[in-house]
Amino acid sequence: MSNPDQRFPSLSHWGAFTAVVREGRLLRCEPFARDGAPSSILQSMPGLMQSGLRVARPAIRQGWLKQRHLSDRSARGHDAFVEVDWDEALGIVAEELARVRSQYGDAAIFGGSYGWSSAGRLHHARTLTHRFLNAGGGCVNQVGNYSWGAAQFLLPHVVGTYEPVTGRVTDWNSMLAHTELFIAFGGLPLRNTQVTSGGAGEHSSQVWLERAARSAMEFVVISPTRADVPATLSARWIAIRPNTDTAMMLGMAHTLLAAARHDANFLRSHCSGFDQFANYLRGQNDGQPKDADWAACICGVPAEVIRSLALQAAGQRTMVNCTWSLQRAQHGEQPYWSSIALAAMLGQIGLPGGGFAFGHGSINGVATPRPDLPAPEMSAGRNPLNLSIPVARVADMLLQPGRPYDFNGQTGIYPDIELVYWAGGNPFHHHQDLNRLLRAWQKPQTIVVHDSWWTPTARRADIVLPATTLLERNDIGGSSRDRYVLAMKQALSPYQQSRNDFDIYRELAARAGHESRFTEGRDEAAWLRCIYAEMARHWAQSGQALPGFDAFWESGFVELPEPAKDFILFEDFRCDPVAAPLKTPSGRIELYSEKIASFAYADCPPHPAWLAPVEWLGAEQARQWPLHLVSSQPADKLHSQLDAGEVSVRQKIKGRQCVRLHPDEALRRGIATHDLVRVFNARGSCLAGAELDSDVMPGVLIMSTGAWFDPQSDALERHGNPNVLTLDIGTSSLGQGSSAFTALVELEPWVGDAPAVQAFELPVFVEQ
Ligand SMILES: Nc1nc2c(c(=O)[nH]1)N[C@H]1C(S)=C(S)[C@@H](COP(=O)(O)OP(=O)(O)OC[C@H]3O[C@@H](n4cnc5c(=O)[nH]c(N)nc54)[C@H](O)[C@@H]3O)O[C@H]1N2
Ligand SMILES: Nc1nc2c(c(=O)[nH]1)N[C@H]1C(S)=C(S)[C@@H](COP(=O)(O)OP(=O)(O)OC[C@H]3O[C@@H](n4cnc5c(=O)[nH]c(N)nc54)[C@H](O)[C@@H]3O)O[C@H]1N2
Ligand SMILES: [Mo]
Repeated sequence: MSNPDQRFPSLSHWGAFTAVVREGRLLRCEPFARDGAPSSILQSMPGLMQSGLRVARPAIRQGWLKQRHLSDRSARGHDAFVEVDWDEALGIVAEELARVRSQYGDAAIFGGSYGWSSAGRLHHARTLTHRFLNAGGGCVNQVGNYSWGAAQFLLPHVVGTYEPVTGRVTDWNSMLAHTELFIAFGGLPLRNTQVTSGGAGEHSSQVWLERAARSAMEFVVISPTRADVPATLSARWIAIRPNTDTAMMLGMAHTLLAAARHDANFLRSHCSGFDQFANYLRGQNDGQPKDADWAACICGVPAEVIRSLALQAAGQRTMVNCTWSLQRAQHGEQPYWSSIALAAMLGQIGLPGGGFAFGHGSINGVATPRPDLPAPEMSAGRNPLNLSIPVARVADMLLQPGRPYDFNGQTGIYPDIELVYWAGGNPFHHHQDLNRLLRAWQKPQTIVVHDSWWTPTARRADIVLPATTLLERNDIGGSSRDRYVLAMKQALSPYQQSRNDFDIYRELAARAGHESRFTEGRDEAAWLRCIYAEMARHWAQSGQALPGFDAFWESGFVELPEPAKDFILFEDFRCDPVAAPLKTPSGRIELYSEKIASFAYADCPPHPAWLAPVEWLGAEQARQWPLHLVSSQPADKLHSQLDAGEVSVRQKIKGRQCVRLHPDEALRRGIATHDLVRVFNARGSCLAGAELDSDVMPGVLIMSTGAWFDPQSDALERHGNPNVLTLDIGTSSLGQGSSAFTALVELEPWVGDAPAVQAFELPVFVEQ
């Protein structure tokens, strides 16, 4: 009789599942039984988890192994690798860390290590990197994230907290009962609700949207593509030029003001600075009223559409939502502040089903009714250096050590980095203007990377340590946007010589003499119990009992009850703004911020305002580069993770990322469906496969991120990675977030043979 298949509960950012294993191989991933809308991304896992693309053994770049920190840094990404045993690799990393710490100081180590890592919270590679480096003297960290970096630093000035962007917004129960009109700036792309950080037991966003589709709620979607409208919703689509939502919102606000349909009482009792904002809308200082006609010229939405939507909103219970994408652009603070101002003028903030929200359509679980209880978490400890940079300014830091920069009212100085340590992220996926990052990447003497696969970042490191995947260890996962806490049981033995990040760091800490500071005396099993107990302690404080750890581990999950009461964002504040003020200086919603005024930033004025980005369809540059590039999230994977998997590869055209464009734009350039094209601007160029799509507005290219960076030279990327084209500047001096969505480009047919894609080839290995 053959062995029965073994089954292990597990969890990924794209959903909970059961790993079905036969004879040590992963056969398939079966979605969690309670998940009503599982993601197809799961299907990419069996082909990749044990593939030859895995990092099998510790590897050191040949030039670095010969000359260590004196090696030729421009050889990164070109040099061969030498595989070494663990003892040698760990010895070298420990020596190198010690050398840099003693020669240059702790601030010469960059350990921000931005990236999503895996869903499990104990083996979360980025957290462990911080924990290890913090225990050893500290490092330069990164604050904020690429997801909603601008919002994170703006919202506290405006509403006293950035919670509305982490997912705690008026919940679906409240909306289904009360919302009449849902205005969706950035749309509601279901593809993005496939994932949530920490993993979801249930793909709830899709389920709630299906319920909303059966309700009387009306949806209006404002986006450069009709694809952002889920088919089930029969939503109205308003096409808008990228990066111009602020103008449309201001046009709506002006309409309300001019028609006296704004809620003057709410603005008086709950907001501060409306007069200054109203003066701006009227054009008191610049002579330009921000009326619908003015807005129409900027955003391309007809003035009548702007006016009628504003008036409709004033007459109905309205929810104004922005996807996170809106603020991932230069001046990305402004659409967020403008949407709050618009909602404040409608006067429904804090009422059931009314007000504003962020992130519907950006990630799974936003507004899912859930008690406010923490998800499992591993502690990174404290960084004794207390040094960090805004997350997306990494290339600036490496290129300009010692240079001062503005950030949210402070002036920072970029540190001088000699060693970069990265685990759980892929900067050659996530950063903008990758040709610039390539130059910046030559600054440090040494780059250490842990990954499970030979990613573009691993290939550009000096020392690569093979990490296990989530299926090769025990863990616990969960998200604060989901009602499940899930057990992740080891399903496979570690691939070849790969080790858990935790064990790699434990051994490095031991060599540096601070193992117990890193482990606190706990191994994997003890840590799982500890993380669970810590979570249980917090839940108990809110009167929510958890089963014991053994019962949890046995059943594979814990389900949180639905809360008894609907959550309404700022409900208490609405009821009594004196007794429950916001944590802003005025205690109110700030439509004019004295604090921001005191920063005197030209790129972030003290009230919501339209500021043209450097690149947009109305810019002078659009004559040369007439297409706005929207590099949105991929439907078929998470960022660069599983790009070589079958679900992702199926979507490629001639092996490259697809670029969607309006048939008129294609015709004008002699491009037919599935032709290879070159997308280019002054920063770089890449190959892509054209998809003609009348659901994309003219003037716009849509190209998802995630194709593994595969440069032939800095003149041509072969695989379709849009980040060779994007702009690497902060959103503003205030937020310093990523401006990935501010980029103009041109495209042309690719004639002749195309260079083969080499993204999924291994580097060359040589003997020592
Ligand atoms: N143009 C453009 N660029 C963007 C965006 C955009 O909209 N447009 N979006 C941005 C956003 S919002 C984000 S969040 C970023 C995402 O950027 P990243 O989070 O950096 O992207 P991932 O591909 O998820 O990278 C995670 C890496 O961790 C590795 N990994 C997974 N599990 C483990 C583990 O257990 N141990 C170790 N050591 N490694 C592991 C994976 O193999 C992968 O290489 O991209 C940003 N970049
Ligand atoms: N399947 C999948 N889902 C994901 C991810 C993934 O990699 N894969 N990544 C996750 C992560 S880390 C994050 S941060 C979120 C990101 O969530 P978002 O930032 O919201 O996602 P995007 O896909 O970048 O953009 C959403 C939509 O905004 C529209 N859009 C772009 N620019 C503009 C504009 O200027 N105005 C208007 N009105 N609309 C615009 C685009 O058409 C796009 O479809 O997604 C998460 N979800
Ligand atoms: Mo993100």
